[in-house]
Amino acid sequence: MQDENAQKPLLETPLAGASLAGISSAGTVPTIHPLAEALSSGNRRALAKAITLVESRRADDADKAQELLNAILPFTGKSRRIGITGVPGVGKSTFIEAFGLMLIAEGKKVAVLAIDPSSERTGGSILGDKTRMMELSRSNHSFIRPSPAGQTLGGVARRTRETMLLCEAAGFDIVLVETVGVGQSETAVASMVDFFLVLALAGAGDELQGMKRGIMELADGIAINKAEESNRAAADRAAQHIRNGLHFATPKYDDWQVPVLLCSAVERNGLEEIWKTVMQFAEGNPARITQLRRSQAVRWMREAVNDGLQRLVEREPELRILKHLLEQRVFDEALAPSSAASQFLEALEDAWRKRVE
Ligand SMILES: Nc1nc2c(ncn2[C@@H]2O[C@H](COP(=O)(O)OP(=O)(O)O)[C@@H](O)[C@H]2O)c(=O)[nH]1
Ligand SMILES: [Mg+2]
Repeated sequence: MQDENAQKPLLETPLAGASLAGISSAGTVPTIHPLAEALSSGNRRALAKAITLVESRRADDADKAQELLNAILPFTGKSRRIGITGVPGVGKSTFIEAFGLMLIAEGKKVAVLAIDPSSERTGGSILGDKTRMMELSRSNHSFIRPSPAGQTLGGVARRTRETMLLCEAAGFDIVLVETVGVGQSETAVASMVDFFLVLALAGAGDELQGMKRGIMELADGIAINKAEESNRAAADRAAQHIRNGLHFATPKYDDWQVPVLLCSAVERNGLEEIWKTVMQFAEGNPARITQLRRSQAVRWMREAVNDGLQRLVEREPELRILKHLLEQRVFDEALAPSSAASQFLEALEDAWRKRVE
């Protein structure tokens, strides 16, 4: 199919100078074309539109989304991706506002993606975040996208990864992903960023409140927030406490010792130090990021395959019913989970054989 858009000159954009062949060869839906182009010119409305497309649950949107992602893929990967987690109230949104503004003052473009597992239920926290990031959201060099959690964690994570790529194609140098320290969302976010920052609080001996063991092992850096002068001594103690605790955690990298820093998001103190740490992490060993991103890509693919397999099963009425019946029998304690699983897998294999033959 000839697409006349393919001949149109590009704007001065990150896409400029690159061939559009990749885009047009994927092009069965011509509307993707202008969207990819607008996106690459850093148009924030186009970015918002692209994200909506990627987040859509409609089957026909899924194809368009895939096409768009294929088109922009060569223009992704250049940002510094930072995940930020911590218990609700630790100050993530306030921190992101301050940190984002600091980066913008250094000439960067900053995108913020907030994953909030509770937002779909309460609807409240996202508004809270918006007001907390008021100054940042007014900047021309920022883009803030709160993502309500989908029904599955995998779904949330998948869309966030894709959204991150869209932001990169739109020219954002830094992508900050905020996640509430609840459930498995940290693991999901940690598996899509370069640097995973855990915010913590100094408290009366309960420094480890939000620091579930698993989180310590995901962290590339830890910062005790709300460490204002009046709270300094407690914050120092908390930092020491966490450093001690880290000795017992399995290190993520042999050549990276997880730093425990202090900051105050409200007073905007300690932020440069944190940024320096992120830079050190990324630049001290560039191969680390390359390796990390490659294994993240493989993990992403595996998750997509697993999701796809589940959807395939759901689409086969017989298998779907069998799965449901077996689940019911397991629930009724009439069948052991492992034998239900084997029965189901056998049925799956039979169905597969019949197809192939
Ligand atoms: N004293 C102090 N309060 C802070 C600091 N950072 C955030 N807060 C306050 O802590 C509360 C929760 O902050 P928020 O950013 O919404 O936390 P989140 O739930 O982790 O996103 C708000 O009332 C903030 O004003 C800080 O550095 N120092
Ligand atoms: Mg928040």
